[in-house]
Amino acid sequence: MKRPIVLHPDPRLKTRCAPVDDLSVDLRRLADDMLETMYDAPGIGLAAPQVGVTTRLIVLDCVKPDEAPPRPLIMFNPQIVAASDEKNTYEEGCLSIPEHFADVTRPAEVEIAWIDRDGNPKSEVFGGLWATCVQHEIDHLDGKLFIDYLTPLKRQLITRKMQKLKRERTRV
Ligand code: GNR
Ligand code: NI
Repeated sequence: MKRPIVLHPDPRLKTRCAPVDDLSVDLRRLADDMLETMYDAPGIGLAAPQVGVTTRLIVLDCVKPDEAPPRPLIMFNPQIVAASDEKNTYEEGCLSIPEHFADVTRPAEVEIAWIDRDGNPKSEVFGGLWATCVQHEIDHLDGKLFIDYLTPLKRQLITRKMQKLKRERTRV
């Protein structure tokens, strides 16, 4: 089932999310709902706080539609184990900050450890868009948004526009 996406500014997007200790049926359902919500948006990643749940869970699939079979990944308690010195700059967006985009520089390669949907520990090295996306999602779990990498002025401009968008959306 699709879930509504929380829009910036919102205290749930600024919260440090709590680790998962037991994989319940509810948590697995949440992960499946997040993938459905992400594909529907469409987006390449989604973090639990974006659907209002402040738990350390992210989902992602950075395969371009029609280029290869989809690769939905569900990660509980994802952690950056190692990061390359080499950096990469991508124009980032966020489903919680629609219609705003900006360049963000991050490590080009990261090794991530996580717990999968069945409760098994996994680890893998990601590069390219996958590396950017997984770091963007883990930031969400620490209450951090891509606009936090911008100058205060740019961030304030985007936040004010989002406040206006939210006001307009609640008035109808
Ligand atoms: O759909 C998304 N696209 C994207 C593009 C560049 C860098 C990061 C992302 S993640 C974003 C979905 C989202 O908001 N995830 O939290
Ligand atoms: Ni995001």
